[in-house]
Amino acid sequence: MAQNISVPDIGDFKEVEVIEVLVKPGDHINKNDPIVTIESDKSSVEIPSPSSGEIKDLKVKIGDKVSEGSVLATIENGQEAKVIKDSVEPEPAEKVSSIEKPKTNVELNPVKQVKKVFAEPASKDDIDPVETSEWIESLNSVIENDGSSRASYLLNKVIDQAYKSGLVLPDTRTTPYINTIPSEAEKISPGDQNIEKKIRAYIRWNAAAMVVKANKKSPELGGHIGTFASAATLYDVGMNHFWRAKNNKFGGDLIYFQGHSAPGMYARAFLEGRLTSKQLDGFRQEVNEGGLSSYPHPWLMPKFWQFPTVSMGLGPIMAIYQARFLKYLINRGLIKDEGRKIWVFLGDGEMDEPESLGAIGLAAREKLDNLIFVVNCNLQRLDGPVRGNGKIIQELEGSFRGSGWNVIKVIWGSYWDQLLAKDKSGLLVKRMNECVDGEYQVFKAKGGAYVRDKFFGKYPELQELVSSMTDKDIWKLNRGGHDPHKVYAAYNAAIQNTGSPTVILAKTIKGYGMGKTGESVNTTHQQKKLDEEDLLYYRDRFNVPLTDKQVKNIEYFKPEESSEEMKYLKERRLKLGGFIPERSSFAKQIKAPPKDIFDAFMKSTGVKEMSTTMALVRMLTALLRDKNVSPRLVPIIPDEARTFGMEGFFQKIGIYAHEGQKYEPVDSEQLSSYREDKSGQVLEEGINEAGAMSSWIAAATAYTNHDIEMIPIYIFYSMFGFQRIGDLAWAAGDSQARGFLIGATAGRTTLAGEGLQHQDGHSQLLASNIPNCISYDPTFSYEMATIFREGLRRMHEKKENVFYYITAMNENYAHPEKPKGCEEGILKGMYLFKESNNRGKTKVQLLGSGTILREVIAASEILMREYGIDSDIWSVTSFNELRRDGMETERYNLLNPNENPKKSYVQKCLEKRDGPVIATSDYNRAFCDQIRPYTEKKFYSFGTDGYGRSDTRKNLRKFFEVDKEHIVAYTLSALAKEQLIGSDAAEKAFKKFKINKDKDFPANL
Ligand SMILES: Cc1ncc(C[n+]2csc(CCOP(=O)(O)OP(=O)(O)O)c2C)c(N)n1
Ligand SMILES: [Mg+2]
Repeated sequence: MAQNISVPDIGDFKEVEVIEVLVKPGDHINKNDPIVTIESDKSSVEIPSPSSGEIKDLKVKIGDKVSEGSVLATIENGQEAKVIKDSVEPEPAEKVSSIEKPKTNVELNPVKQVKKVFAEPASKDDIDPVETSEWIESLNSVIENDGSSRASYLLNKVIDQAYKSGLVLPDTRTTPYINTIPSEAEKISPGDQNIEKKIRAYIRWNAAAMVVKANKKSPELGGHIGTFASAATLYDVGMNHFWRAKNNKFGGDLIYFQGHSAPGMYARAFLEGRLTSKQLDGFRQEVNEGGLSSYPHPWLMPKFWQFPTVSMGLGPIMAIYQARFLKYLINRGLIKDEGRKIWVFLGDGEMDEPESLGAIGLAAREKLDNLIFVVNCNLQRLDGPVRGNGKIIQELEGSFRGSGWNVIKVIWGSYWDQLLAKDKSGLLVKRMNECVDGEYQVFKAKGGAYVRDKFFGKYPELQELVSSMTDKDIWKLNRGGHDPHKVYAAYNAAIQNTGSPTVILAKTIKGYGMGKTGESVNTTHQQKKLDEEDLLYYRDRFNVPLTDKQVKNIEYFKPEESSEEMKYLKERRLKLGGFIPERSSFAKQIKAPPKDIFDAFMKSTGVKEMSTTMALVRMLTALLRDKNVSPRLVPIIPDEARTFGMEGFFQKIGIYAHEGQKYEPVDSEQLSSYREDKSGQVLEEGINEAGAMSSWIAAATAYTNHDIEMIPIYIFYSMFGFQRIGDLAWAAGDSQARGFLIGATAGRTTLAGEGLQHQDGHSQLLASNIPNCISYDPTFSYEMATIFREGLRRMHEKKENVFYYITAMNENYAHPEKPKGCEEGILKGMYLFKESNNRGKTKVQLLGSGTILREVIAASEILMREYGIDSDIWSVTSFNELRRDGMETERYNLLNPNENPKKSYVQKCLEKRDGPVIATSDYNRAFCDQIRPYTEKKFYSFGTDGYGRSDTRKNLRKFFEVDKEHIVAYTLSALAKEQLIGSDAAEKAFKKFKINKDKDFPANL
């Protein structure tokens, strides 16, 4: 029996227009297939069928208005008469509780035997030391007899009880200033330490040599020795034992290298035979082919570097979202879960950047156990100590632990183990806890005797503890980050941790091995030159087998291919699948969708008004029906889906949530209810533009990092785009990102009431600075559709390394039919929208972009009607692209003075047209001014320079002088200036339109 399909609960909307009918009588459809698309003045949404069956009758057609309960069609074999949204099944209780509990370090590194207890020594606070040791003894015996889990359980119970009894609990964000993994629980490295030490020494030497050599050529070149010197062991252990490369069997671990440690990566690649000595000689000399880039820049070394990291703080946030995106791809079933890890190397100074810590909460919330941060805590940044008066490791431990990360501290090297074991009183740990980083820095700058005196000397017991050690022995007491055993154990624990991200806080020495000139001194960071004496010291310090002469010549060292070091190095990488870093892509192209998906946007909307944002959302809805494109779309929204009319996506494709949806949403009865899903497609990032942009970068580079081409579309308030996250956008360019950035609610006068901080009059200009960012400011839906389709074709079918910035507006107006043959012009940046009839007394070329084109069109009508002036109207879709073409053409002509000059596209468009050019946009004048040099015509530009302010659109356009009246009056004045008409017309117009000549220039107001 046939049953009705009717409109479900669509919230407050009534009388909503049907804009598409997606089925016809006789169609067999499945449950949830869309029946019609309806559109309010703000958003469009598909109505899905509540059941499978055959469509019998259609009850609506395009243009009909429907409300909740209106019958859309009848269906036979349908089980439900009304669309009732599937209510969300709450996860069964067991399922929730069965989510694997994060394993703690204690579980991973169970301590069976307690050899030492780091208790505070008896103090005046300890009124009953005997009782204290009884408590400690009890704990020891639980650990010994029942294991660490039981001990943790009991402690938790005691803490709970203390809390219930109203005690002020001790601050447990930090643990004592010792290694997290006790020496008894360390997993021993299977590596050959002798050989690894030699390899490390050669890499250290070559890294330093290449910096010194470059600076001998010219001190302008710069570079860093001290950063890699402090991090060499951290990298080497990873390279020899942990980091798996991408190959045809495995997707590869992803490593974000600390930017300033780049020389170390080049030095290793040299030993691996991937770079030549000539290339090392070209460090930081990239202008001629073959040089090595100063820092990791995929744009400049596209087969080598994967991630741009040198702008501090961007690496950590990008990596967190990379790890999340990897899980997203897995949860959506787009790639396999191969247990790949993302390792991120960071400086301790870099952790001051708000971006570095800004997203660590998300990493824990999303249980990113595929993510490992390694913070190289050399206690120094550029000018001096990171936390002279405190301890950066403890501070970071508190932040990360508080956020739910697994924290592994690697503070002390193996030489300390025995001392710690002998420290029955706990005084040594007390001393370690009380020293601040400023002191730890000095200890490593001043030598063993100083450490004996200032560190151990504070307590007679500690002085006694080291009495049998020479100053040299004391000097040898190493830091954890320089000890390959400790580092290995930490990495091993990190890769096994489940349920939370891991941070390794490794204590090192800045400029390790550089001696007097650069070890642990405040100037280490800037040290780029080593004189002969320093070089000889460095060679001796690491036993690099070079003669004095070779050292003086600053020769690189590479052992024979047949040497055990070379064999070992290569064999280790072979075992781990290949070399790192390496950038490649095996992603398949996505076939651009057929033209007919976009055809609907080429037609006039008649009297129906809509904004370009709505047109774009409609287009995305249509694209979600294309089987090639649909699964690859990654809509990214920073809590503004409703602003942009995208709430229909919630139901249709779901919001990504790694744990699904554990609650029934408050609006579950409604069609666009908030649906979270483990395989959801929308990345709803919350109020977090930097995070959303980092997600976009991860998706936009999935073609290389995950070998799958994705189409990210990040839609945001245009003011909070490039202005807010400009440096990430620059890094996206460097990363060769491919995808769409949509600056919505764009334009300084278009957003109207929102005021100064919202009204964007310069995002297009900011976008124009990124060389591989292609930007457009379209006015009509057919322009938007043409641009979007070409973007899909260029980026995802042809795999061009460009990305698109398109501004979209929220002003509703009718859209005309696409004029014939304008596609090429739309894409190049301008086309003739309307040609004059040449009936007037003189003529002008009117250019406009975005919604201001509509003011231009209206101005053109007034000019003809009231002043008898002809005008050709040009829709300028991209002043930015026109400028690029102009610059290139001009350069070519200057380089080829003997040839017939080429014409810029702007010149080609305008040269045979009469009259001056009047160009107007909703952006600063500099936007239009960009093409001024590429036409010989007189050129006047108008724009919205100055701060925005809230008011109506009409008043704002009048204020900024970009409304039709100002365009008319200024055009008349320009024509008078060009002596094409008299000046009285302009004067009359100023009066007629009540234009106040005494008003200050808006940019000054
Ligand atoms: C955003 C940003 N600001 C400033 C710099 C300049 N800079 C380069 S390295 C550095 C100090 C780095 O200290 P740290 O993070 O501790 O790294 P280390 O070299 O000590 O390992 C600074 C300020 C930069 N690269 N990026
Ligand atoms: Mg540092």
